[in-house]
Amino acid sequence: MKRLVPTIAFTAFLAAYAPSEPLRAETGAEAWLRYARLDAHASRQYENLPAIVVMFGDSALLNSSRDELVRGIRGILGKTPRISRRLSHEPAIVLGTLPAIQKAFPELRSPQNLAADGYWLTTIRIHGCDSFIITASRDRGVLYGVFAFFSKIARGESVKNLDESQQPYAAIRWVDQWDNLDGRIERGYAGRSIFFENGAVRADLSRIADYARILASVGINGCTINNVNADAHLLDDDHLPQLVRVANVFRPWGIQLSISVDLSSPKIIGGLDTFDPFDPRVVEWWRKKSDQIYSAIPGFGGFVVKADSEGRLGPSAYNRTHADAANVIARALKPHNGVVFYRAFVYNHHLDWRDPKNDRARAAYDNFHPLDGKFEDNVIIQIKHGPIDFQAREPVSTLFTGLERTNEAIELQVTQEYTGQQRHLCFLIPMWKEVLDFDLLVNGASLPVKDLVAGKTFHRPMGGFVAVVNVGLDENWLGHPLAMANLYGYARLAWNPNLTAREIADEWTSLTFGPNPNVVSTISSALLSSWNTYESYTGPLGMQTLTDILGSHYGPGIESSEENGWGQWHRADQKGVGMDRTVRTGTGYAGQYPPLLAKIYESLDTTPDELLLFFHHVPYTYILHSGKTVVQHIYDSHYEGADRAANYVRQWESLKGLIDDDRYGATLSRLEYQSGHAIVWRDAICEYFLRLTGISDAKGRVGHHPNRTEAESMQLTGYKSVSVTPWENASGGKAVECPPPQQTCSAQLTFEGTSGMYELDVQYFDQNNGESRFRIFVNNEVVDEWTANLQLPATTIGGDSSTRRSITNISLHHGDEIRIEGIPDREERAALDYAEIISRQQR
Ligand code: GCV
Repeated sequence: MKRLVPTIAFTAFLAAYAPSEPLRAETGAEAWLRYARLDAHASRQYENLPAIVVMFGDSALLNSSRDELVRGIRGILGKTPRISRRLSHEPAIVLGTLPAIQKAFPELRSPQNLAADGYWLTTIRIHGCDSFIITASRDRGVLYGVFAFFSKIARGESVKNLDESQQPYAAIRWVDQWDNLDGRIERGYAGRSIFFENGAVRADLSRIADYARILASVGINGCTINNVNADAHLLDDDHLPQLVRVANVFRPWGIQLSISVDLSSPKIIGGLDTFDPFDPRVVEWWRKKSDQIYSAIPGFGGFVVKADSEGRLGPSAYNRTHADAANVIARALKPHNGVVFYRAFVYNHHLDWRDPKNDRARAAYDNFHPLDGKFEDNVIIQIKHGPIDFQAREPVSTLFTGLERTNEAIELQVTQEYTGQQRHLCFLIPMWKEVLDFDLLVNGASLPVKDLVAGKTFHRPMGGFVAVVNVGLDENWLGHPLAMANLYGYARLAWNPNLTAREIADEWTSLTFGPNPNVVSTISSALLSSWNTYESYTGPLGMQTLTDILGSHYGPGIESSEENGWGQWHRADQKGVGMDRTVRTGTGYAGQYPPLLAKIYESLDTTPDELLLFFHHVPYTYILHSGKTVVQHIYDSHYEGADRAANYVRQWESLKGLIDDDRYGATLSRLEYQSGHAIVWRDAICEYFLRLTGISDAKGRVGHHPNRTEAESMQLTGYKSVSVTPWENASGGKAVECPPPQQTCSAQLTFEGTSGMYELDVQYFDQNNGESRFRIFVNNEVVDEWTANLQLPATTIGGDSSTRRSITNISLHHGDEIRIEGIPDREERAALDYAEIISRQQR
């Protein structure tokens, strides 16, 4: 009998989470702040939560805190608490700063000094009743405390005997948006800007207010709203009242507004004939501009500067240094407590690729290390986490240890520019954890990146975290229903980088989809493996994302990074692959690391496999620590990665009924798409290296597709065969297109396998300049039809547009005629690559 107890308890536990009624449709707009009603069982533990909210003090932030408290209790528990300014003899939830509450209760002592933005949640007996206290040293901390309180309740954590204080790891916890004034977002994948349209701030600021609340809920305290490739006009007099409106929406949520500025603004909009930071007129221009902004926007955050980078003007125009440029602005901001985020993303994009000593990876350190100590105290050097540019994997930037007397902040990228653009699931927290925990080991002392950027190591007055987010007008903010996990996780790491990736994944999933343990563990596991999966089918061994770096940064584009000035080379030729960055024979980049690490990366023996090709050029037959050759690893990892992507679909399908249909369906279709696109990646890279090296896959997969029929070898009516460039982005290097004046084309094949149940996959091309339609017939009976309208970043056929349609469980008989009919639309020619027929056993 005893053995049955846990079983019964467990069944009851699961039953408590099983949805008893249909789940309400959700768009994802509420992100992790759903405040979804707990069922009777789960809400029982909160039934003694006080019915009165007492607030001490008065400010926009405190009002947000109070309103949030009411909203949360109403949503989660279905009760509406009363608001009072005074304590009575009833239990209450008490809100306010510590000094304000202590005026009423001098006996209340905080457990330790609360840092700015820290909070304390506790329970005390007041007038004989148990009350909750949500307090902080400042108003903003009170707001953070309220959100933390609800995070616990929404996840079903007990708040009984609550006594918890938290301090943020760093003062700077910012997000950047790369929004243009015309409403487009550079590297944004979720619709147009929530901030701008037609050259001005939007009339409707409601999405901005929602965004500010979401950011505040996880402790973000600043937001730069425009592209670092800045339009100088945002600084002009016409735009200032518009910025005031945004700042007013941000302020109640404790978000400081900042903007990116163009260093040449004094010339472009200031009417000067120079922007030389040493020219007194330029100094005066920045001073006046700052005074003008601060008189209109109290609490304005400051400016972000991208200079001498990717075509932006910079101090080199006058032979000045980056410190000169940063300081002229910083001095103007200093009296107002404003800061300059000066980006270390400075490199020459016209590098001579023929010179084996040239290396873009060196640039940040080479440019900024010599300037250490020359920056004003309100300058923060904003450093991308790796030396190149948000690739699927890079080592940590050498500049983190290159600045001891200068503030720094790490720049991460939530918007998945090189990691699948929110069409692929890629939870980046495990990557960022690796970076933040990475120990740069100086003189035997531990020096993790998180401490360097937070200013702890060298006792800098400022420092912290910045992420490029690029939310858009899409209802769910980032496009993929699971992508907001990256924004949540970024913010949680900025608050506390010691959280584990699993803790963050579990928290986010539970808040976003509810606390059902089955849902949480399934989604968390997929999240946690997804970066590794993405890396394995896009660019393993530190080769970087082998994408089209000259275009979309999305689909495969292996050679696009070679033989040009952009410096994202992986130097693959017939004999070997990888960048030699050693000191002995290469670019010397490895020598920018502190000695212990430099030694590790200098040697082939000690360089970890996952970074091998970032640091070394080796033959394809080089044996990795894993025991595999480089080329076999490339093949295997791509096949394993594509298999894992396919598994995400099956794992997700196991959640049907446990998640509302809208989010379930939206996620499923993205995962299905990813699973098909992972095969495009797999085949492009594997076939490319097979042809380049002439070394076949030990497992016989690469170049052999026994279930595949190329479209060009089907019986074609109207369709014409075309070559695809680069060749590896289409199976066999060719596709078929339905050219004008054809209105309908078809491609037909005869099924020659044994009768049974199959999966029929059709690989077609979905461009964004037309919406072709497709129909599949088996013996003249329609078995599937769809429109190619995924809005992929592609106007031509190739790796960006290649898409898979899968018809699972189709019954086929030997001799069946399968016909694919394509109806082109505008510039899209209903192009097809191949069909694949896979038996159940092979799946
Ligand atoms: C905003 C990469 C991106 C650019 C981006 C740049 C940067 O090069 O492709 O779109 O520009 O980084 O971070 O400044």
